Amino acid sequence: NLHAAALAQTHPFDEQTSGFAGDVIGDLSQFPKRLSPKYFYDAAGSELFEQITVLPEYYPTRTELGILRSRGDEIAATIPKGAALVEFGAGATTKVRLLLERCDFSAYVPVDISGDFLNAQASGLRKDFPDLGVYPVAADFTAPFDLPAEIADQPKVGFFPGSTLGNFEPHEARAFLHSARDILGEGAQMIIGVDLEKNERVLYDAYNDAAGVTAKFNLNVLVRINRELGGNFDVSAFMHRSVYNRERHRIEMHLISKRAQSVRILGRNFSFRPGESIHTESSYKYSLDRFAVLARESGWSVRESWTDRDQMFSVHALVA
Ligand code: AVI
Repeated sequence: NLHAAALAQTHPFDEQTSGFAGDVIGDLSQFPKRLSPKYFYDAAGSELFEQITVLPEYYPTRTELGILRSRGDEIAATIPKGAALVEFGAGATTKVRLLLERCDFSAYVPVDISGDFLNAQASGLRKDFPDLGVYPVAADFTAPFDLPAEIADQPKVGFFPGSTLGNFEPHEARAFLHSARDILGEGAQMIIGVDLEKNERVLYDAYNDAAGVTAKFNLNVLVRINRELGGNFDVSAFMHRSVYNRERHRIEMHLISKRAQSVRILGRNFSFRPGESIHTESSYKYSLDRFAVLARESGWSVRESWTDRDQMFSVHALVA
């Protein structure tokens, strides 16, 4: 295995790095080239994403927060007393705090790949919600994992905000929803945030902000490959491009090579034609109907949906 040998020589790696290396080598060997959006979120990328969430053009975060605030009581009414809230992926705690303040949860289980981050978030929540059991799980939430024994007897409610589901291909979104249902078990519920299809200009602007933060976020994955895999990308020789793909209902982010060039990563060469793209992310947008179909195909049904008055974003209560 050439690639493993090259890796072993250049980088002392753990399980996670080796997954990253294998994915990068495999995905850049495809035509068209691509990279998985899950690799955006190193420390720098997570910080850039936090900056994106407060950009004037990036409506999803503030719109979802608005729905969670203004419809919080209706959302709370769907949730059984004393339930355990299981959040798939844990970023800033702003959203989950809105639920915890309004609902009567006995436990909160944030699930995220980054253990350090989880523990920092957990101690803040324990301080502010002293009666809440907080049981972080360090795991990749897209694969099966075990829930903590402490919540074995409580009804489970999943929480998946931010339209993170939109970054999955439709077949991956179905697989995730199925797996969430298995993990949460019999009688589970789920609160999920989903970005809605809308005017193309609004979508375009949200992923091509004037301040260039989204461009930096996109390009940062090349910086990460250089640092963690010893790549030699000339980051200034690539540019950010986001386009709306109407047939597939998705915003696509690409990194476009400004010239013919060749890049070396872990002993492999990857050549780029001028204008050649690396497809780095898709962000699928759903209509309320298309989301309801997706949920139904994945073992859930929509009990209630809430949107803002401009129908920009949606929050759904699903029941298994
Ligand atoms: C995390 N995810 C839902 C964001 C989105 O809108 O698809 C990631 C993002 N990409 C560019 N801007 C934000």
